[in-house]
Amino acid sequence: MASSLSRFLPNPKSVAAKLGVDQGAMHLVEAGLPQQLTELGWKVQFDGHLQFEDIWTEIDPPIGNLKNPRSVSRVCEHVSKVVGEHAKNGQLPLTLGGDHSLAMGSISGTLEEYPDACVVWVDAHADINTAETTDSGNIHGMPLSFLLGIGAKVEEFSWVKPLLQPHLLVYIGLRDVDAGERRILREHGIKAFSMHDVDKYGIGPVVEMALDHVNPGRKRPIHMSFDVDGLDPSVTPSTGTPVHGGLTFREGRYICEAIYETGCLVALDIVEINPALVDDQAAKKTVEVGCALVRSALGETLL
Ligand code: 4U7
Ligand code: MN
Ligand code: MN
Ligand code: MN
Repeated sequence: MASSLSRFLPNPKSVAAKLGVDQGAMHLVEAGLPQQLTELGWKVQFDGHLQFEDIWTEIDPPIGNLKNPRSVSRVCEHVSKVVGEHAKNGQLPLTLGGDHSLAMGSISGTLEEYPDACVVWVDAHADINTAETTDSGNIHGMPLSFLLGIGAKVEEFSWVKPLLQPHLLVYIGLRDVDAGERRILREHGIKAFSMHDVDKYGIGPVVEMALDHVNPGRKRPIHMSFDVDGLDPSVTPSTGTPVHGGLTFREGRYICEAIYETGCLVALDIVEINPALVDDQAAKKTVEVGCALVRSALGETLL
């Protein structure tokens, strides 16, 4: 611990933990994440568990087939303001979810402060459905289309500025991409490293190629949005949309370590931990993995 501390103390940054949407976030905090980050030398400002009771509305009929559109939109707009504020203060916002729709807010907040930021999206899914292509109507399968300004405009989400450019987005871990999403990735030339690529090249070269694409000079700020279902369900069972054949624990941590090593990380999301879905032991395991991912992204080393 001493070596980590001395590495950070000359220039102590601070982490603002921002919580939302469901119980996953609270479990990460209760598992000791803020303390773990303090031990890594970070000054942690914990915003508390925002339940959004005053924002979430019971009467929220679908718009098209989008589920809970008003509630999700208001929560995400709030997240965007809080993340933007922390970024402006020179803090590194850590957003714990909750479902992945919150990245619409967190990335909007990041781009307000760092308009040239790139996004590294670790996930089994592409989360780039539009109001026209989504079959499920689940907004957590759509945040990137809003951020990129792709697809029909949905008035309810008009606060989301389409500030993300397709060449500044890269995926790692994909293995469950809908037909409409494949079309969008192709049409917009969005770079994606699937599990096939991870198997073929190994995680080291994949992360290198991903960074070469979005951040060739390693100068651009990086927002990493990490959906724990990017990892294999044997590693993170407690998630809503598990898909077999995912990243190993080490591959997941390696991604985080490599992003940390760039020195460019300005914001991080860890999402889709849902402890209610499985038995307590599997939930605990998923939460522990989530904490480990955050620690790796924020500077924990193995030696
Ligand atoms: B997650 C899906 F159809 N693509 O749109 C959809 F397969 O944040 C899944 O990555 C979305 O967990 C998964 O509903 C969203 C589906
Ligand atoms: Mn996702
Ligand atoms: Mn996913
Ligand atoms: Mn999911």
